[in-house]
Amino acid sequence: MEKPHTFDTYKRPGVPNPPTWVLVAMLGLLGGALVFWLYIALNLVAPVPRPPRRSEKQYITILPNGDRSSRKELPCWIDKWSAEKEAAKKKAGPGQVVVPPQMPIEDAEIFMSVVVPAFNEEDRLVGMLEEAVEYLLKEFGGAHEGLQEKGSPKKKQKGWEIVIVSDGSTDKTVEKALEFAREHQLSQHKTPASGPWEGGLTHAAEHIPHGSIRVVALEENRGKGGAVTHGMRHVRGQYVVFADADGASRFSDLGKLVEGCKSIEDKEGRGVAIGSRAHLVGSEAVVKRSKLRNFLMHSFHLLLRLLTPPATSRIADTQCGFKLFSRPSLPHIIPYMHSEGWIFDVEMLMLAESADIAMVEVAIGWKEVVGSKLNVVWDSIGMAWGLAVLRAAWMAGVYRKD
Ligand SMILES: Nc1nc2c(ncn2[C@@H]2O[C@H](COP(=O)(O)OP(=O)(O)OP(=O)(O)O)[C@@H](O)[C@H]2O)c(=O)[nH]1
Ligand SMILES: [Mg+2]
Repeated sequence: MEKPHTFDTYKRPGVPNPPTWVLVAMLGLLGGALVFWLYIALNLVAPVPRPPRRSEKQYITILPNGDRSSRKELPCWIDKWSAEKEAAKKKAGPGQVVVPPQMPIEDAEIFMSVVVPAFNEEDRLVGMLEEAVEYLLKEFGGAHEGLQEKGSPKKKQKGWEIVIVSDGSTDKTVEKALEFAREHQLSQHKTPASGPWEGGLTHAAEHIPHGSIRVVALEENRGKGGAVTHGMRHVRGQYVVFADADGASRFSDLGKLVEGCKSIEDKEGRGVAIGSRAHLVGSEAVVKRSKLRNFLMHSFHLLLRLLTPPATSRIADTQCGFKLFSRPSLPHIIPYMHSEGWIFDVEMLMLAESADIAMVEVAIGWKEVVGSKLNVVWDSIGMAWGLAVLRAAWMAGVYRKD
């Protein structure tokens, strides 16, 4: 009988498995290479702000006779502070820690500085300025009043300035701002321009002191973050608030921000008060926005919660363009800013948190103002990307507080 056909079996020449340690080493190497390239990529994509140009460290104002001034040098606390810090580091020697780690900055000259970032705002700026000036005059008196009464140690809450930072505007923003200053200095305005809120100065006789409105023009557009940060390098106030040029925030709520900030300041006087529209969610102003915009807003909040450290992630409205900083907080935040675009608010808050500066959210009045230049879809994608890069850059040590 024929044998059933069977296959011959033979042993393959064995390929020996590599020892486990080789596998682990190879995986480690691959991981290392990946981290290295990610780090390089992060260095390439993380924004580095350009240094200010010569003309950007100067301002224009209106002289007492109504003429436009020549360019004047802006005061700059940050230059002096950086020089002092460098000197302290040199004195301490390499590798030694400078004590205190943050040098204090030069004293304030006035009580309130208002920084207004303005990109092509010829239509919206004047209404906002009307409301701001009316409140500032009423609350903080003449712009040129000092903080200190002669011979008295007690500080007054007096004196103010508005620093308008035109962000490479190609329209008549600068001219409009100067025209506003000229008309109000000379009390020539018959009919105050009305802003979104109460409508501006009601007393035609009231006029602002010369030089209280300073206009700085960036040579090229940087983005809101770049414009705000630039303005804040040149402020003289005990408190510094930034406010959008569209006047969407009720300016008179500045008083609430000051009170809120004072209530949380530490013994060095550091504190941040964040204007908030969180109480308006569900109200007409927010509901009226498009579904897409509200959806993107909620997605952004979720991302914020996931990507930011605890105190920042607890802030319900990080994006409101009305935030107040006490002067001693500035050297912990402004020198370390990188974000040029819309995500800069979050960087400011993260920096405040990393320096253990207390933050408080204060409900403010807010109105939707037509003419927003925010592109809902593209700017939301940009913000999500910016936030991810920002967080990664701080975690990986690409950004450092040296
Ligand atoms: N769009 C834009 N605004 C800038 C820029 N630089 C400064 N800004 C100012 O940033 C502020 C906010 O701009 P808005 O267009 O009102 O945007 P927003 O307030 O964030 O968005 P809305 O809630 O739609 O009003 C205004 O004072 C702008 O003039 C820039 O490069 N682009
Ligand atoms: Mg706005």
